Amino acid sequence: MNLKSRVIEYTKSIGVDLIGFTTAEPFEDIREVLQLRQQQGHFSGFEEKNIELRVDPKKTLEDAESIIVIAMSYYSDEEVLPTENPKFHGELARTAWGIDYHTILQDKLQQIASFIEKEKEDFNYKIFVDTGPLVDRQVAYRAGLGWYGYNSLLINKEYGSWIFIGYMLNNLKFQSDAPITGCQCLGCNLCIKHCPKGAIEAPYQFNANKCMSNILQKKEDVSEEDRSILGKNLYGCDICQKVCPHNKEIKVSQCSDFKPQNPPHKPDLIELLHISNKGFKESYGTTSAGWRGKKVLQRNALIALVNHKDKEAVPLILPLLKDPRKEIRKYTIWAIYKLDSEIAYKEFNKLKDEEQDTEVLEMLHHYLRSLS
Ligand code: B12
Ligand code: SF4
Ligand code: SF4
Repeated sequence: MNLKSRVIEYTKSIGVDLIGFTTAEPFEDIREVLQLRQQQGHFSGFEEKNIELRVDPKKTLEDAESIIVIAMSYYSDEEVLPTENPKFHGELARTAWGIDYHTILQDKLQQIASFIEKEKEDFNYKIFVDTGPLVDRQVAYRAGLGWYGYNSLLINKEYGSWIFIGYMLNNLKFQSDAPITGCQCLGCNLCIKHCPKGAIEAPYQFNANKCMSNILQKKEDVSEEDRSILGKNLYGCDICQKVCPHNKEIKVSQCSDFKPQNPPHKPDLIELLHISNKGFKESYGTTSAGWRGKKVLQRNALIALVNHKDKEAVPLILPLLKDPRKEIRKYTIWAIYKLDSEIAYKEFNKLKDEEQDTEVLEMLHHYLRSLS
């Protein structure tokens, strides 16, 4: 058995669903797509900005000869999830369920590297999951792990698009796998039709400025129009995957770490809004949503609470009017204004004599004028 076959066998034995190999040749075919996306201003801001780094693996690992690419399914059966949810609940996208995928895939790739190192002393490699320079999906596509959907997701025949991708640049030559040729996307347009803000402007034409997943991660203010579109989502969006026919009758993940733990997949908004720093670190800190921090998730929780359209939530958030963080005070004021005008009028009148921040004061006066 040659080294490639032994690596494949080992990789499967440690619970990795998919593995593929490609060369470290530049990804010239993606240059134009990246340039166009940049010119159109359709990037999210989370991508590597240097296009040369995105195209040429050797700019990251000088002696790179090949790339070992892995993918892991994170799809778990809805039926295993609790059906009783808290009265005021939010929603986490599947990518944020369970343990952070960056940790899991990095760990698997490290195990593969250690396996190879036992045989090849001068093995040189670099591991990346999500935050690396290359375009992960293009690397996985070239290594034969799947094809593109109109929604830009990389789709695999057995696992659908619910797969995370990781790769290892390295200095060994392996025989490459072939990309899957011929468009497999059914072209049903369901992902385009159901995207709430029209982020998929046309097949493969993705505008990150309109994607809910991006808006929920941004630290900047969320526009009033977007707040109603965000629904009960706290982090990430699954719509363009849920509607895709390729995600029906697929295999479930063999990795129990991707099942929701603490927090559950529909977290209690009131609990999240009053969580301590320690509590946040212990629960959300271990998920892929944790890196965005408590303040952004709590802002999203206030938006989700308003989208419950139930004024019984108001007494539960009144203490947040005194929160030391200005952003949280702002969103709490807005939430109370939207949910219960009577309480808003009473509380804002009391608050206007105590509030020190001019922006927040202006907001209070604006709402008071419209309430009187
Ligand atoms: C920035 C980023 C985001 C941004 C922007 C997303 C985007 N589409 O660019 C935001 C925050 C919005 C985001 C959201 C999500 N993300 Co994200 N994200 C990334 C990141 C860091 C870079 C993406 C990038 O480079 N985009 C640049 C543009 C050029 O690429 P693109 O939109 O993907 O376009 C591709 C296709 O359209 C195709 N293409 C373009 N033109 C054409 C034409 C034809 C004919 C064909 C066939 C193909 C084709 O090629 C392009 C390159 O791959 C990658 C990790 C990485 N380092 O690569 C993860 C990554 C893409 N994200 C991932 C995930 C899981 C998500 C979410 C599902 C999370 C969620 N539940 O909310 C959503 C999905 C949104 C979507 N429909 O794409 C996974 C995707 C796994 C998969 N199976 O595809 C990745 C690979 C992370 C990982 N390592 O697992 N993400
Ligand atoms: S929903 Fe339809 S058009 Fe969109 S990716 Fe899936 S098969 Fe393709
Ligand atoms: S993740 Fe949600 S908002 Fe973003 S493209 Fe898909 S459906 Fe649209």
